[in-house]
Amino acid sequence: MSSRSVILIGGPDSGKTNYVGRLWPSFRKRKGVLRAEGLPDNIEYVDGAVEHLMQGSFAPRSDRNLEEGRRDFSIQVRNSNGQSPLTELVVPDISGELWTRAVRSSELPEDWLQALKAAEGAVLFVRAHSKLNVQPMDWVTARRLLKLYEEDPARDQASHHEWSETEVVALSDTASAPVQGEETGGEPEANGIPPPPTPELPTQVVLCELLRYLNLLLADRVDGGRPRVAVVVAAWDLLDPELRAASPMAYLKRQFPLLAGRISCPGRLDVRLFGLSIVGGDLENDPAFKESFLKGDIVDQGWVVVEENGLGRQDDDITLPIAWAVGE
Ligand SMILES: Nc1nc2c(ncn2[C@@H]2O[C@H](COP(=O)(O)OP(=O)(O)OP(=O)(O)O)[C@@H](O)[C@H]2O)c(=O)[nH]1
Ligand SMILES: [Mg+2]
Repeated sequence: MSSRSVILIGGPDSGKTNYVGRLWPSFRKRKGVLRAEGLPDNIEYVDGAVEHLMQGSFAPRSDRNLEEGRRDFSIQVRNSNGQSPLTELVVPDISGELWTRAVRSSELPEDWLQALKAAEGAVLFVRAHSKLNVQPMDWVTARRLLKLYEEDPARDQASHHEWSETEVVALSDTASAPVQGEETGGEPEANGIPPPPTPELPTQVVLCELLRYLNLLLADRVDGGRPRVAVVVAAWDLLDPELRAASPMAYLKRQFPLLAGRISCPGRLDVRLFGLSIVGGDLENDPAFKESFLKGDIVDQGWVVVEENGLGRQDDDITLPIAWAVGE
């Protein structure tokens, strides 16, 4: 067992399992600067994901009922084409929902705390175009919500009410994005009107909180350097050509400006951004791509976009985000 470790985390549907699955064939063929040493304890986790990919589909999301009997995944890796010291890559828990829940309740289980404190680096996932990304309230969503009030005869008064900006802001504070990942509240009220949705934290708020935990808890590197955090934007292939040609920071500024701002003030963290496409295209909705993918070897497909001086550079070594977080 090595004493150094790097932890891989992210919200639900952010691409963690598929990435770990995609890493496996590269590890086996020793393709990439990061090399695995030996087999992981729970090889079934990786095998399941690889099997899906080899058949031309993404692996499904992980089991969400894992409060009991957690199934951590970990494997020993070495950077620099296998020349650097051993580091343990840890993927705690399988479902990202548990991270969101921990952030929402501001309570990290003791063993997660220990895993974060033991790690000297992290890889944080966010996925482009995930249906589970929760966007903060904007004028379009706010307008729709206000329209609901207008259509509600029980709130007739409200329909004639001139909403002030302050009121709309207060509303957006308590009722974020009822569009996606929506949870409805409790029982319908006596007049049959459903209760307002339970507020859900916008994805970028969850990610900022996770960065705050990393900033607080990660250990300094053995060489005394700051802990490294690779922020990975998964499913980069789904972006429109304009964003795809831009850098990961340009994407975050557009889609998750709060997170982009947080990354610009990294505190004691050394943060670097990456885009990631595990097989180079969309196996779900692009049959032509899927056909060409199945004809080739998986290790030759997929790439990362490395943020360098404000530009994105494409590289076919998909191990790079972890390799950078591990360091020399
Ligand atoms: N197009 C494209 N889609 C991807 C890529 N990586 C992941 N996805 C999509 O993202 C979905 C979620 O990926 P998972 O690996 O299950 O995400 P996860 O973070 O493990 O999710 P939880 O298990 O819920 O925590 C997949 O089912 C794919 O639809 C990619 O490189 N390209
Ligand atoms: Mg998963």
